[in-house]
Amino acid sequence: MSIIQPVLTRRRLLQLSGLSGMGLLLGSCASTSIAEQVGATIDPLNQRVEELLLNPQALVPEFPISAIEPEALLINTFDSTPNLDRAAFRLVVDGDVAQPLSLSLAEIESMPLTSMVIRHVCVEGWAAIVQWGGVSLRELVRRAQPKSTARYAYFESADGYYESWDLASTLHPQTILAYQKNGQPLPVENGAPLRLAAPIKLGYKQSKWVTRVTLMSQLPSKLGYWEDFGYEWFAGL
Ligand SMILES: Nc1nc2c(c(=O)[nH]1)N[C@H]1C(S)=C(S)[C@@H](COP(=O)(O)O)O[C@H]1N2
Ligand SMILES: [Mo]
Repeated sequence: MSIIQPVLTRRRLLQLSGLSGMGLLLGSCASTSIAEQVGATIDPLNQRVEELLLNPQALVPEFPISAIEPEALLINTFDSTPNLDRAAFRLVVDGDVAQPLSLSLAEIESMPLTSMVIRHVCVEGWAAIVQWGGVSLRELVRRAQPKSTARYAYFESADGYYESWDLASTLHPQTILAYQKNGQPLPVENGAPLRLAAPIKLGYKQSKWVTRVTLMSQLPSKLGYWEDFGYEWFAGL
């Protein structure tokens, strides 16, 4: 799974799986519904939003509170730390959705709290067990009424960082936008007011200071801040 890059088109996947003749045939007769059905059975990145919202993926085992390592989470920020005005802050959820959202922090904090103790893993060679509390991204996306064309989520951050995720990881029940760390309000260096947290991806996928989540049917050429320096896109744990 982790070797499949988002730049692979359905035709390229068909070629990789030895179905290129069929892919070309489907491509040339413009029978998109059949082509899409074929794609859905062989392309792990082609899972439908409806299906993912209906059938949640298996949970990653969590750690007990006693396992938290408060000193082990190092601050890792590529540039400067943005200081966002909490009163003016809005999280935008837009793109391939029927109901775009623009939510205040009060609105986000009134949604159910998801809390989890998980391991954060940075490719630079350190890891830390952390408790994160926040709002389920799955629930936010559900409220925005995603269109069936959605395949990816794109995250913009206030420091200029950007990331893109596959839809299955975006809608994983343990993928959250966190506003708490180890039972306390999230410190600004760790991404306040909102940062991604999930036990299924490496640290660089977990954007801090997230201001916008855009659902997309295709990714732009800029995949993510570190990915654009050559780091792996899927970056699963
Ligand atoms: N906006 C933004 N998000 C970011 C980064 C960053 O520089 N800017 N660094 C990433 C990396 S490489 C890691 S390991 C984690 C570190 O999170 P922490 O500083 O809260 O420990 O944030 C990730 N998210
Ligand atoms: Mo990292």
